[in-house]
Amino acid sequence: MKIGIVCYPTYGGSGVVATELGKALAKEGHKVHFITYSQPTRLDYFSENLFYHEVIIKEYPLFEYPPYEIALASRMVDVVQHEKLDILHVHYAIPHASAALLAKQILATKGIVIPVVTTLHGTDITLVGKDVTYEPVVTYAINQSDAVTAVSNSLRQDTYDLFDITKEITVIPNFVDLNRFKKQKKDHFKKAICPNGEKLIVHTSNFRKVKRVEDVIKVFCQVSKQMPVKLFLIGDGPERSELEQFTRDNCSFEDIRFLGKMSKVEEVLSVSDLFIMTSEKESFGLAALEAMACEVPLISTNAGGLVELNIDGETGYVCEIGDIDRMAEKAIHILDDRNLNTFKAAALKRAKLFELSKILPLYEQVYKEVL
Ligand code: GMT
Repeated sequence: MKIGIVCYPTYGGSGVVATELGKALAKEGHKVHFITYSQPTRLDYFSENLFYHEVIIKEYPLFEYPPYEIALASRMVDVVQHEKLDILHVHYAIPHASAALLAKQILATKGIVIPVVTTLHGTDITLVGKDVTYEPVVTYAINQSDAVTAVSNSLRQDTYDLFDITKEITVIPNFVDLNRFKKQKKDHFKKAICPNGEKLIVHTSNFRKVKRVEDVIKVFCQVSKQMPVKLFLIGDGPERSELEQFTRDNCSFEDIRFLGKMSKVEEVLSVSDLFIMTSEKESFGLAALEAMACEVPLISTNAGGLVELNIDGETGYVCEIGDIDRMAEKAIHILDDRNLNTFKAAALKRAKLFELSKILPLYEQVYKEVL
């Protein structure tokens, strides 16, 4: 098949899923054309089956807000027509789904039929999408797509609850490539970071308010009073500088490191003992799945789809949003040497259920159905 993939090319989870899916489809022999405003972060090697088409946004004095959606739709028309695509798969409803439908209508006037598959990822539904500013267009775009997928049962249900949806939504969970995300031997690295045998706690995110990263630091502060630990915060985003200040004011700064964006996050995950995800909304929690694949147990909230990933008492613990005391208590329990290896093994076992090779055919099946 010739598949066009539209996504955000940045570090967000939806862009990661879209890019990894495209790369996997290309390995299966499909021709995959990415249509985005810059090179997707994880599209970092050459393959004869992978193509990248940039969406050019022209500035004009009249435009206070350049019309990105129109530029994107025009580029989709161009690529579908000239590369003879069979299908358009758009990730994150806003504005990708409505732009794809506009492209589909334009192409229909030229006698070209192009099915549109929309994958809902999370905040396009639970935060941004439901706002009155976008809701009517999101509802229309979901209902008019040829197929719609959501990354968890929770997100599927949220979509039905928050919008007037007439379309069937298929759940296809996030996936992990276990060839890349696996525990690597990095003992020297662990010794350098934790010279006195400290346990390493890690969090990765895009540091938005919805992630409640401050809670991660609060949990860490409590745990550090009971046992020797270090905290690595990976990623970047709008809350980062405030969080650094919060850390200086409230905790021992030398035990916490902000590492920024990392391309080889699996190397740090390989030496980590616990991942903490404190989000108030989280449709799936891809970063947590990647950690689990590297044998890292999870303390998470019960937001969204996290309960579909983290099995309470087995792969880690699930806590109420903002319940710092329980998170700290459970973190200490997991990090106890008598328990840690059992939790690590369970985390890996669970991650294996979301292995790329199990999830890829589900997307291919959706493509076959709409075609
Ligand atoms: O929250 C992020 O990290 C970014 C966001 C996105 O759309 O780029 O992620 C969402 O999609 C991921 C991939 O499907 C999910 O694993 C995340 O749980 C989801 N984030 C939220 O729902 C907050």
